[in-house]
Amino acid sequence: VEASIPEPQREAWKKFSAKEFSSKEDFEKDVVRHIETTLARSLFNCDESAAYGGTSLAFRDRLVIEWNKTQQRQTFADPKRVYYLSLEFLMGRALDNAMLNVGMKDIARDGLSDLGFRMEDIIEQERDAALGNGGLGRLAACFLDSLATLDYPAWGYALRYKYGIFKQEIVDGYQVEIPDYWLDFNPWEFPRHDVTVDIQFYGSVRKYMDDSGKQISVWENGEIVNAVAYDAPVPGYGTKTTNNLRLWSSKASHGEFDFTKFNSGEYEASVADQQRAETISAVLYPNDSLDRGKELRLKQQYFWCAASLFDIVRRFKKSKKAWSEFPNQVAIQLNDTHPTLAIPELMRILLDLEGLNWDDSWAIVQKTFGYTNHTVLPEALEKWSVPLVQNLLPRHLQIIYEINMQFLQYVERSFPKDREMLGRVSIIEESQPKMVRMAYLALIGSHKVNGVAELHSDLIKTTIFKDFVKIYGPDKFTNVTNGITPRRWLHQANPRLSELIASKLGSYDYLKDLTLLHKIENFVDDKDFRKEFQEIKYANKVRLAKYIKEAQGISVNPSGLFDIQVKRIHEYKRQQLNIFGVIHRYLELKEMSPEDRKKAQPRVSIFGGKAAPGYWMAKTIIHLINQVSKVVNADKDIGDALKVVFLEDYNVSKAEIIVPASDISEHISTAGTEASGTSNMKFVLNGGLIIGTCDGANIEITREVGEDNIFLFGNLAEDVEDLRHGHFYGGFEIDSQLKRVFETMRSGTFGDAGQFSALVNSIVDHGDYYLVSDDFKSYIDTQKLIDEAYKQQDEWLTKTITAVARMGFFSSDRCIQEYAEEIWSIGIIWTF
Ligand code: 73E
Repeated sequence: VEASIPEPQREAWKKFSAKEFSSKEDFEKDVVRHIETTLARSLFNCDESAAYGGTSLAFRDRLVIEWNKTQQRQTFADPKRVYYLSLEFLMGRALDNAMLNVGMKDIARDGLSDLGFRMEDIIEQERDAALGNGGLGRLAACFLDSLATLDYPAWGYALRYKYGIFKQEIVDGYQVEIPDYWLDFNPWEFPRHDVTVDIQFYGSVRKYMDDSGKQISVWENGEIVNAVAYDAPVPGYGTKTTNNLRLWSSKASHGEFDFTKFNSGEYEASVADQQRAETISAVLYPNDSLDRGKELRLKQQYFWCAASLFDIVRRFKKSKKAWSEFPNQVAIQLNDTHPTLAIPELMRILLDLEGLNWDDSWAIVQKTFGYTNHTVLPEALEKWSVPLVQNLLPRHLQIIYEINMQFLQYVERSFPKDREMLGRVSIIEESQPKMVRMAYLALIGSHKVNGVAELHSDLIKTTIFKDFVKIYGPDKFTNVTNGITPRRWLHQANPRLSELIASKLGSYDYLKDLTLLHKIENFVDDKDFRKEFQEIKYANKVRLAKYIKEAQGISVNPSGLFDIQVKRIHEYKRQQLNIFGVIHRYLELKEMSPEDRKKAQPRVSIFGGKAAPGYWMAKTIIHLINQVSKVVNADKDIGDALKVVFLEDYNVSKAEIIVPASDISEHISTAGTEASGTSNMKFVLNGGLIIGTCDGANIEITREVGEDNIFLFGNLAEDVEDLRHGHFYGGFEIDSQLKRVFETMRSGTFGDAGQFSALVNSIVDHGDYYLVSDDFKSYIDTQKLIDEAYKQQDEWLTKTITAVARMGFFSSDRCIQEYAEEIWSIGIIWTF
């Protein structure tokens, strides 16, 4: 349908075309208009939530204008676009980000004050868009920010979950999950009821020969579910580019009810059908780094991949270019294996719907896709049972088998003597039942595979993908070390530090080129700079202390050393090592004379993070932290020497308060298990130091900031296997100081010891897979070093400033440039 306004009428349009506010008065006018008309509230009925609504809608208008222009510009230029397929986008709040990115926050602050509101309170009204679990989802959000900021034409595709990651409450020390229904009022999304796609499940495949003797496959008689697009604008910083995040929502294909059932009296059945369809996009799976193989999850994956590909192909076909041009117009990045079904789906579109032959289709597919691997943990590697795929996606299973057959024939020709290799690299695992190995399918169907930090990218080549390096050669594999957006993680979370840096560098340019930060090293001896830097850190700690008091009712002294570990709770991330270290510290303090205790470096140990609802060991760790917190904080002997805090419901907006307030943050995974980590980067960029293992991006952070400005400890990745082996065959002695910690726990100091026995036994009796005992001494010795180092406040300050200055490498802008050049081969569309 031609939807353009005819030429003669365009003048009228242009005359009345929406304009962006640019003065305080116009901003206020927009806010009041939205509150009075869009929200139907009044002067006498306007609370902070209405003010948040009005402010958001005023900024939304601005974004929409730029968003429309960006899309128009991109449609006109029709460049190669990037599509980032991710089941998770952990966006957090949008308003503050929108204000900073369009650069109107000061005007808005003044305007809101005229209207009787405080900016900070208004920002606080917004609920987080929490469509993700942790690092993988937050990385996707940082990437969107960088893509827009760098003016790349890019779209994110995901699901519009009704429920994001659950809210965590701590009741009697235990985690309780509360559903996160976040869509009550979401001014940032636009339903596109005209952009829908029919998605098929189940059914069967019919094959026949057409007149020319060609084999045709038809997938038919399935169940149809409707995908409806919801769009959210993604503004770049200091640019007019506003990209799009498209979220798919599922709906029954025949509208509200099935009227045939409805009319024949099967009211309930018709409602049930509708609900079953809507279930697909209802909830985000709350497992971080764990594959549970649930059918509904596979449905989510296909629903989202099929809708996104339909959309991408539809856009491509508008240009009427030849199919061979597809990879020159489209780059699709697979964020982990979750979107791997996009590979057989694109094959199906090209073969069955567009009539291309196998070889041409396969060449297009391989050139189009890139695959990012985020983990080597075996329990996180996705596999789907063949019978499940057969039932849900019969045509896709055929295509997967065909891909596998051609691949295995190629391997056989290349390695005729290595028969065992075929079984090892086959996409199909010959188990009972057979399983589809998604990582292999993703790798085989992509032209590049990347890990997310150097160590991790090396590890995938020597472990899970070792055979594939032999098959394809090393050039198929590359590294792109993760990064973070300095807009949210410095400018927004730590405005005073951002301002101080800008005042020394002469502008905020460094927010667009973070390598410019290196120049603040010139001010490391500048007295005023140092004083201000230190005051900012202190003020951020005061802010967090205030929050801790409000949220958890615990008083902490902001002059103590703030030691923070916030991330998903997982055995491999070793929060247990941290809390055992805290118990050890408690015991040492108890043994000291009151005078010695006064001399000890006061510490505030802060934890935060969610456990997957079915992950009992992680929940036990949370419980232990809370028990220790209760006992230690109530102990009059201890006072300010040690406080332990578990912060409830860690999320992106809380991270923005927590991250700027650390003296030390903990990134202490068993070497070789944390692919990258990204909060490590955030903490250092905000003037905190790290205690960490030689794992993930910690290694590159060390390279950048220098060994003197980070506290490393523990065994190396290359020794982990032998150590594990030794636990079973070499006779295994638990570290003596850790033993003492366990004895204290067993004596009931932190409540019924039975509650923690599984945790202790995993170390004592079950082989200590995560090397807690092996690393314990090194960990507490390093913590002692930190106590001493922190007492030398002047040197500490020098370390933190130096580290900040050397963090330029970890911008997600650098990261996106690397993807753009090495994986996507895309150009920029300039904005005017
Ligand atoms: O090390 C982090 C990494 O920084 C890694 O554990 C995480 O991805 C971050 C960004 O690269 C990650 N998440 C998942 N796998 N790796 C995952 C797997 C399944 C479901 C949800 C998340």
